[in-house]
Amino acid sequence: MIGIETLDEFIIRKQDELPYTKGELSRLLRDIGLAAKVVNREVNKAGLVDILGTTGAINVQGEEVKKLDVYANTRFIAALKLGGQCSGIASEETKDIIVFDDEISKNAKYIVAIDPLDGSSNIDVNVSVGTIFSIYRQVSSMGPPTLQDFLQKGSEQVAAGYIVYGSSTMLVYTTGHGVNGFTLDPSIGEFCLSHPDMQTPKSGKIYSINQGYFVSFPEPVKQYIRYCKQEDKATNRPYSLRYIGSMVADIHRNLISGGIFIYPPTKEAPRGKLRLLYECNPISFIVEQAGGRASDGYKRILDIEPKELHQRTPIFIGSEEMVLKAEEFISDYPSA
Ligand code: P6P
Repeated sequence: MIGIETLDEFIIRKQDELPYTKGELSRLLRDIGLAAKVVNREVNKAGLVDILGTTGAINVQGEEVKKLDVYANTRFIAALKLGGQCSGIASEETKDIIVFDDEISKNAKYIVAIDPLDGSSNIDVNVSVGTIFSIYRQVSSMGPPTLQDFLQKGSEQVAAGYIVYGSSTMLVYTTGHGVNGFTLDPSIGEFCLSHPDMQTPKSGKIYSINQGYFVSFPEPVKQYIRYCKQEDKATNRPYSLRYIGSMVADIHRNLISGGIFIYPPTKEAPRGKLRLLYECNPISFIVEQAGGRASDGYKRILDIEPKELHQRTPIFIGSEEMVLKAEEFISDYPSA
């Protein structure tokens, strides 16, 4: 394949940028890439085999667990355990941390927070879904990781990425040295570099928010939405509303085209819906590395000190100028 660089080749070529690791992080990233290919195979045929629908279980979020959620969770946990580079996992699907305390993991240096299949309510209607992962060094002394290892600020991440299972399947990740996107070529079963050094536009014409909850948004958020809908050619308004209820797909579109994604506080969910550890932190790391901005309206997402594993945070994320504008509406609003 002239001119094609696979994910594995890219990871190895870029390894020298990571002075603190002697290949362990590279192997961990490759383990994730392999699991993504296995999950992709099931996602792509979900309509054909008996993994549509629900398991009847309810996860720690109180949400109905889709069969593909369970499958994806199982596959990523197995791949990370077998790879030997990961000492523990925090998963959206499991209440407590999963600790690997066995021979193969005894020298593992990293922990992973993961949303194995985000947007799974879209599976049965064939809308893109995604996997989101976040990687930290284990900071507690050698031996099994503790809860504290998972409550590090997002700015401590050593790598983060997502897989979007869409019209094509892409893996997008960063190690803090820019963002690169790889498209799965099913004919060779490899993720191939297709979007080198991704940079998100400084502004855009898309705003993404579930306007169905408009009545329960804080007033500054309502004012910003009205701003998005006003006509003003000089600032490319009105913007277009694009929201499909699958964070990875909405973020991926806005990362490439420019735009802002907002999941604000609501009366029912004062801390918003999205989780800090395995949705907002990894996605914010990627968007910042691509030149964008991510905050909770007041504070940089990556500076938030996590207090619990599944904690939620409001999020305003995307093109820098658009997020700054939304923050202006919030800071200009007399605090209640
Ligand atoms: P709502 C999917 O359930 C998810 O976690 C994200 O992928 C998505 O952005 C959000 O929730 C959608 O939530 O409340 O708009 O349906």
